[in-house]
Amino acid sequence: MNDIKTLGEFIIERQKEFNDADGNLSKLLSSIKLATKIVNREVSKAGLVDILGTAGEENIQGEEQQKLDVFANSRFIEALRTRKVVCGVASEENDDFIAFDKDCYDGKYVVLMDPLDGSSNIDVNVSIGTIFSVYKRVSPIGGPVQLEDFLQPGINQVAAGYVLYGSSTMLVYTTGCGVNGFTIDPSLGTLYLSHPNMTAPKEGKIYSVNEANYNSFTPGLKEYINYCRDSEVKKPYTARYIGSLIADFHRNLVKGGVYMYPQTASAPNGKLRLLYESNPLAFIIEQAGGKASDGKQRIMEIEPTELHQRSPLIIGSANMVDKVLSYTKN
Ligand code: P6P
Repeated sequence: MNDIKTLGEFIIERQKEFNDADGNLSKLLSSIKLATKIVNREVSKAGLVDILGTAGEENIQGEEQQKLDVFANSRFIEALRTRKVVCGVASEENDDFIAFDKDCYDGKYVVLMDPLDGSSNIDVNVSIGTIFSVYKRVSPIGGPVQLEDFLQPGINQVAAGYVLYGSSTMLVYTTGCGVNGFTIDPSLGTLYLSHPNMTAPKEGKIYSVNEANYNSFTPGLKEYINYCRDSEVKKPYTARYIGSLIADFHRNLVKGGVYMYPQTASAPNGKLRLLYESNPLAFIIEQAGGKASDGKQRIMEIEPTELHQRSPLIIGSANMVDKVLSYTKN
């Protein structure tokens, strides 16, 4: 038991790795830890209480907001607000960014998040996830957060992570010094270091894409899918598509694989959101030795222009991403 380490101990221990270890990023990560536990408690009993069903409103995606979406969004926002190290938050569930008030003007960081991705799976008990991305603000400290603080390329991220509410609940994150995974012990509600120094296998046998969109894929991507289906391939591939980004991403990170959400007829720029889905996962996968591209360029080098802009996404094992690009870039 002596090498068991909690997330709290880990954050403090690794604080010296941050270039300005004034403890503020540690406070921010601790607030995410708290919100994770609160949301996990509700997600784990979603089927037992009347928290399912829609809140009756629609988010910017035009999707009905599930009550759990609304609950998760408010808990993460409140947890980030109280520590006063964050000056504002952008969320998939809010059309505009949320500017925290005066007592947070000295906050050095902004957070972008998808508080509960895959929420359409809640009612059928499929794993869902939270995704977050952290930047240092670029506007002057002491004043209100500005839109420019959120519209930064992914290479500027100082931290990124996700929570997977699955058969067990895990928090996986990076601050630019590798990727580490923590699992909740439900009997204590404590997050323990369960997956130190996570690395993505360079190769894998799993490809994840919604093949119902095949007819609207580019010729190059169709060729790649046909290559995966080709029984002549020495190590045959298998298709796995859970329909919950974090579940597919996490499996590919652990076992090796590639996830693709390309442009389709109904989503000409792809479906996933650059700032709070593609960028944080790109930071994590690159820290784990994998790759993330929009089909033309490195995801983290895209210069954002809008808060909720979408990007095609090809992400996972380095050699598998390269293989997809060898077909799609022609
Ligand atoms: P489709 C869920 O809505 C989500 O954002 C991701 O979690 C998931 O990978 C994708 O969309 C599924 O989209 O169009 O294949 O149903």
